[in-house]
Amino acid sequence: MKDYEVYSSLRVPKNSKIIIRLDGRAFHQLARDLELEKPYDENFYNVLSKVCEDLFKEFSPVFAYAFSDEISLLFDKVPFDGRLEKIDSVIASFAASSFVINYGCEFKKPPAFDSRIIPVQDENIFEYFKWRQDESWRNCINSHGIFYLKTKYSNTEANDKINGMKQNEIHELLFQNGINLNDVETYKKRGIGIYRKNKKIEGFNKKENKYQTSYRSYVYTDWELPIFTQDFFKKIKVIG
Ligand SMILES: Nc1nc2c(ncn2[C@@H]2O[C@H](COP(=O)(O)OP(=O)(O)OP(=O)(O)O)[C@@H](O)[C@H]2O)c(=O)[nH]1
Ligand SMILES: [Mg+2]
Repeated sequence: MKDYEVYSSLRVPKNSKIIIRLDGRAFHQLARDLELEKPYDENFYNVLSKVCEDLFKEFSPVFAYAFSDEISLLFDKVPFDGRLEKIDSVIASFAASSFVINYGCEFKKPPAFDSRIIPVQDENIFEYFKWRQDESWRNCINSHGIFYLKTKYSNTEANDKINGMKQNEIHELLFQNGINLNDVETYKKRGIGIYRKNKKIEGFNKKENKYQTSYRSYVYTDWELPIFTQDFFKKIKVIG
């Protein structure tokens, strides 16, 4: 019967770095069920950051990036011996369980995430995260835009209007009506990043009978991300 498990031999190349991207399944409906605030729900983002932290502590990626209902995890070592089905299923189900635990509320339906694997080279890492961060900014413009238009028009009219508008036109419309997107919280524009930072620890070394400085790393959640650059990824030691 083992022969029927035709996909079990699929493996990610061992010496590759990989990004795993999770995306909430039907979170549009979930947002309705949970009556999430529009355009951005702070509590939802807090839960999303807790899910990233749980994933970080359990699977040790080197960087996580999240916005809306998606999470990208960068691994410099491939987990689960590269077994593709194992990676996708375990990471996605762990994320969904963490989401439920951290929300701590009743759900109408069990939440789920889909998961995909993207092999990357060092030179593509910045490019990938810039692509997702640009999407976060587009999402910020669109969700504020549709939220504003729905205060003026019916849902159908608002959707039709926004579909016919370019990003700079939505930005301008909001600005003319007293909403300056440059002033909204950074995480809404640029998403959240999770990575390790070093903490300085002063301690007494009994053996050597002297005070010493050492460093311990801890998981840091960055709500004030800069616009991504190559330098940012060098600074947080994700690329050399
Ligand atoms: N109200 C509200 N909704 C949010 C927030 N963040 C994410 N969402 C919802 O999550 C959805 C994510 O978009 P998609 O992933 O494209 O849509 P989906 O319904 O999850 O569909 P699939 O991913 O294809 O299963 C958005 O359309 C929003 O409805 C938030 O802060 N507030
Ligand atoms: Mg989704």
